[in-house]
Amino acid sequence: MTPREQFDRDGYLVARGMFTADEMAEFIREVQKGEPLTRGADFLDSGSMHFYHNVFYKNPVIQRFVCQQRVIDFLVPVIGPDFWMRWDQAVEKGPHSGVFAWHQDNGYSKLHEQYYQLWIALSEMTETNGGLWLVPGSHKSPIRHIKVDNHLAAEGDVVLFSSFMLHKTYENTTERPRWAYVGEILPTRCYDPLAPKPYFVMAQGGRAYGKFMPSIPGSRDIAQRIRLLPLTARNYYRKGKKRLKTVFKQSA
Ligand SMILES: O=C(O)CCC(=O)C(=O)O
Repeated sequence: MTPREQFDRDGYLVARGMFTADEMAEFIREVQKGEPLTRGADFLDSGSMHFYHNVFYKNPVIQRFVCQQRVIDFLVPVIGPDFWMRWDQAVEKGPHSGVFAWHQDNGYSKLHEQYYQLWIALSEMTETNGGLWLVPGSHKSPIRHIKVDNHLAAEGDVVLFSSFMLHKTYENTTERPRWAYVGEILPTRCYDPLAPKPYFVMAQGGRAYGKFMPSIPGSRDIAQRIRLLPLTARNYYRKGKKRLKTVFKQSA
């Protein structure tokens, strides 16, 4: 069975031990010192669970990290030779943080098509510290909540899963924080009007690329732009509303 066939059947692939504990510790330091494009504290933050969004965008160390050829070689058999990163986040589940309930990531991005979640265990994932759970095959409908795979992971393990994959993390009942990273990846033929520009192209022709580009084939595809107009409009509406709120707050 090819990696693509396995991914289509299960909705995910695992690469054990891709990174060392030292590499993961350095990654966490970069997340903590870097300035995310979107501030960490957002509507998802809860208790000691913290989200850092778009950490790759302004951080060349993280850009180089996710574009290492060993990462690209893991992704190409599933995604194809050309792809870009639309968004990423690092998640710190601090001691005694709660459950992050079952969900599919398309529910957050609002995109209708499948994209790819490059998920990295920045720290060890256990049954008690908020490890990742996936429901194999749940990227296809109908979703049946009966059999789940608990993904215990050592730090440095990598999972590639479908954006339609039903997943969840449990409480962290330990005294140590649990860290995870996820980068959301689309083939360059696919456009996302909500992603910040320029576009961070991770691979071209199956080789690591790791550069920002002002446009990608997907963003130049008029039919796709028209199809995604409702999402674009919704984005402008949300941004306008936010700006108005700020203006009113400042003048109050
Ligand atoms: O890292 C976690 O604990 C869960 C985060 C997650 O699943 C998400 O933000 O989609």
